[in-house]
Amino acid sequence: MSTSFNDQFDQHGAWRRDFALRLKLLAEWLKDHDLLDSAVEERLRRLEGQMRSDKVMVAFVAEFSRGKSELINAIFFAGYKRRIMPASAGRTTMCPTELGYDAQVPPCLRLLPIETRLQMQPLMEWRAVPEKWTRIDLDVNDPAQLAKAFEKVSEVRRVTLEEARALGLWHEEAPEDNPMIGSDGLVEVPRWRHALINIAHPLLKQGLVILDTPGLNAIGAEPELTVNLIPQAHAVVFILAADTGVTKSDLAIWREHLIAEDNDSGSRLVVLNKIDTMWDALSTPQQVQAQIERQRTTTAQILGLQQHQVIPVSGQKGLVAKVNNDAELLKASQLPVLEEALAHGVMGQRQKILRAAVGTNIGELRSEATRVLGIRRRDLSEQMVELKGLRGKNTSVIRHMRARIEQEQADFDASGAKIHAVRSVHLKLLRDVFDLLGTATLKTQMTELTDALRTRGLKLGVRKAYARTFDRLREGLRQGEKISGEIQTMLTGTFRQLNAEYGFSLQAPREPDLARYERDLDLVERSHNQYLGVSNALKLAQPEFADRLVRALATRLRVIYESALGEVELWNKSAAAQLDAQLRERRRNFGRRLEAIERIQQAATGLDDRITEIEAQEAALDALDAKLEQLTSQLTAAPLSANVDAGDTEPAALRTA
Ligand SMILES: Nc1nc2c(ncn2[C@@H]2O[C@H](COP(=O)(O)OP(=O)(O)O)[C@@H](O)[C@H]2O)c(=O)[nH]1
Ligand SMILES: [Mg+2]
Repeated sequence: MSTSFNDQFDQHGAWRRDFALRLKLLAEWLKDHDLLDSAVEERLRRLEGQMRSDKVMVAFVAEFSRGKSELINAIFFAGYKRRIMPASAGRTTMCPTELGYDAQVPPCLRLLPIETRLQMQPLMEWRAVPEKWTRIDLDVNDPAQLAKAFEKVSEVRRVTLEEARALGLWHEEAPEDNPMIGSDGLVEVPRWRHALINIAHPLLKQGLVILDTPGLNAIGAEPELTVNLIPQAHAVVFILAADTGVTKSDLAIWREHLIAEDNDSGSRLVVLNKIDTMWDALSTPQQVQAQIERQRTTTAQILGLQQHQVIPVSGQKGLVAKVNNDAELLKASQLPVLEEALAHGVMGQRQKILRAAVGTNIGELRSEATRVLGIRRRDLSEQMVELKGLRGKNTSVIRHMRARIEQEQADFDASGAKIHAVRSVHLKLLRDVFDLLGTATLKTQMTELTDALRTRGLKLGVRKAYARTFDRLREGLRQGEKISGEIQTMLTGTFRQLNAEYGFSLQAPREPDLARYERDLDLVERSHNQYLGVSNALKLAQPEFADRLVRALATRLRVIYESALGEVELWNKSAAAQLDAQLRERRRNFGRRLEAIERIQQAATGLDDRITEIEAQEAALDALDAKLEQLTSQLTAAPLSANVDAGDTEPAALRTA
């Protein structure tokens, strides 16, 4: 029995909350036992944040009127027992609409006026300026009010050609994409540029974000959709309609905005909607089915896909069936098949990413904590040897021993300068990496790209300018990788030296994987190249359009570079924290040894008592080690979510608790 998208997403959410809770418990336990150094703490904090705030975006992309909004209603909102997103002839979505949940904001619909396109800020920046958005509060208990408010996303304005051109919605170079001119000489443009819907729907509360896009025109007019939002979505559903077949503009969307970065990930679904238009009382069910299959085959051929990659459904009948609890109609709509594929694709993607993050972070954390336990164990055994050596010795031997420890301590304190020198070389190299990945570098590259586009403005020149920019960015990353490599070599060398000299057990933390960010750059470049293909290259002749695209690029790159910098920072923090921990433990060790001798000198404690004490401490360390192993392997071994094993309805969170 297949579970609905909603159920699977619920289970994923339960697992995430459970996991975040366990991380918190682990952090408290580490803290209680003095094992939580600043690097480990930072690692845990990041991982927990990632688990809690994990967003999953599903984008619905298609030419208008293919049934995107209706499909969204059917998959996610059937529980409201009515249509939530406006979906009817003539009520089509005019602006990209994101549905999500932010607990900080009351339930509302926010609309960004289309006129903001006259200004240069990318969409991402407008999000940070709430006062520029028109806000309509929503009454979540009143589906009729909700539906009425949502109709705003369909609003249009009639403007002159001049205005349309300034808004970037009219292009002389690509006349076929332009809106129709009315008899009054005006053209119809969307009233809003972007809509954000904030409601506490159970799925949205768990981090689902749904993006409903308007047709080709609007997608083409907002580069950020193609170069940022759509490529970053965890799943994209591309919709065709059975009654229209694959039209020229469907194909344009597919080619310019969608062709998958990796086609087999299951995160890109192609839907053949409105199959109910082929239901025909005069044909047998077999004949109808055969006809649907034929259209499925042709659709797949045109898009260059396998037949099974095209999923036939009827969104509208699926919604009706869910609202009326009509099991037979639901089956006929084939909506459950799509939901299953969507859940699988989305969750598969998320789990892959989260599993990787959990694996590396918990692994590193365990080895860091184990190392600290190792130092303590070594200290205890040293003390043990020392104390056992004092058995049957007279007071002058004991006094001599004390002097020796004090000398050792003084030598050790003097070595601080050397350790300081190591740190400062390390920091200098790090600064070079920070410069290479910093905002200033990125800004320079973007300015150069803008200048190049301004002076060339021609189709060929545009591509070349982009290619050159990406080459330089990649070169910068490689340079960063090279310096990181040098730092790693240096750390390994000096750590080994310090280990030999002071009996430390330092180990250079795992080097950041900057090559991964190079791959991210490749993907960004690909989405830009795709966007620059054919029709849009002509629009680039307009400087505002080119500027807008560069700004969209800059916002995406900033995210990538910030994440790379974050990794470099954590790497550095881990190295520094290790060194600090060893120094601290060593100082404590001197203190403890001196204290033991002192007590024996004053005959306050018998030697045997002290030895028994140390044995007890060693046993306590063994217990800590075992507990650490238990707590961390629970985190890495727990199945990521129950939905991976079909038929299992109990969330993993409950099973492993
Ligand atoms: N027959 C049929 N019509 C549908 C189906 N899904 C949507 N429609 C109709 O197609 C039109 C456009 O739907 P809508 O969801 O607004 O399309 P969008 O512009 O892609 O969001 C509306 O009149 C819907 O009632 C379907 O599965 N079958
Ligand atoms: Mg719509």
